[in-house]
Amino acid sequence: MTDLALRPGDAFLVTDLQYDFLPGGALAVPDGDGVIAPINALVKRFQRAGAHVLLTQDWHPPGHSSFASSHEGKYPFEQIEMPYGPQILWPDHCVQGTRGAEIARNLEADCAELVIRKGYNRAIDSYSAFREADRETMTGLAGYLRERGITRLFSAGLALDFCVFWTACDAVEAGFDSIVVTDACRAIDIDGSREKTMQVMREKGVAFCDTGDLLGNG
Ligand code: VGL
Ligand code: ZN
Repeated sequence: MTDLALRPGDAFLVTDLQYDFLPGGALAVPDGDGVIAPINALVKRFQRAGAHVLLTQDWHPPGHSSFASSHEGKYPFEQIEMPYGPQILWPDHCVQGTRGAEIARNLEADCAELVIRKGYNRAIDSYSAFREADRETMTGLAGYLRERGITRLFSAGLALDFCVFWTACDAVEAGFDSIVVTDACRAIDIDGSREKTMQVMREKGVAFCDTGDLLGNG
């Protein structure tokens, strides 16, 4: 069992709490706003422990290659082959500078030290906060964490089976302890993707906990 006492070498990464992933948004994750209360409580808890709070922001240029509208005759949630592999096509979402791309105002995370933007290369999607979907282009997050002495990354937010999943797996691969706060995430869940990605995370050595495990701890 993972030791869940929080310490200064821990970081809490809040993934993509943006209007387009929340109810009414262009790519609304079912019950997405259910994560806001637990995440707000967790942010306070990490801050109290002298740990770090980091955010990600999906941030696509207009006409991004992950948008179905950029591919003639294609519809959202269809899959196509990109030079780097299969890509699910999405409705236009999180377009740079639009309200849908804004981080939700009811996320109480003014203390966040870093916002990693991802998906800004027109031809490459990026679910992971560590590297883009070509699996080569790095975002700099691993270097940031190392330089700041962070060894353990807790993840929460949207969506569990896409951005949280890839980030949590890449964290393990980059040598960090990687823990997903499951109840503070929601999934898009396309064709059983929630269960599939949970299984892969278990196999790769991602650990799991619930918000209550962390709040009840100091
Ligand atoms: C995401 C689909 C497309 C996510 C981002 O944040 O999980 N999902 N872009
Ligand atoms: Zn996106």
